[in-house]
Amino acid sequence: MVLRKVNPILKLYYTPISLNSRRVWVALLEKQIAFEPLALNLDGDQFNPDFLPINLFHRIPVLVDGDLTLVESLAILDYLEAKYRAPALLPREAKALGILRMVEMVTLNELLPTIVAENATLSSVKSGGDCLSWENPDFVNSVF
Ligand SMILES: N[C@@H](CCC(=O)N[C@@H](CS)C(=O)NCC(=O)O)C(=O)O
Repeated sequence: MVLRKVNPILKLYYTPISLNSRRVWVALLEKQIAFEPLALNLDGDQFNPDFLPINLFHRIPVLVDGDLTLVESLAILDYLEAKYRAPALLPREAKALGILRMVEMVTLNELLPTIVAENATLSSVKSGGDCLSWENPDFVNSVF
């Protein structure tokens, strides 16, 4: 796939297993936009003093487009959709857009936290300790 080079090149701070990062990554690929991927290891990189000015809330994904820094994956998706209209990833029809947003928000706010909480408990019980770790294969495999 040949990606469009935009100027300045977009920077994406991300982590490979992060669902929140993946939706931005997929949107960039769908829109065929070249970007510079900057991987963070969530074992501590997110608290690095160099990263905190980029996102005070120490989370990825973060998209940097020149002097604009955006956090929150859904905000980033809206930005990409408005700036790079083709191919369109969002429907224009009211009902379809409402349903799409509902599914996005329910997934983000209701389903994902429940899955993470369930798996934290299971991992913890299985290992006999505090095991909410992205390195825990049981946890990672069950979520992704
Ligand atoms: N609502 C945010 C959630 C971002 C988020 O929770 N990212 C996680 C990785 S998936 C993170 O950076 N966690 C690091 C931390 O909380 O220290 C979004 O959609 O972008």
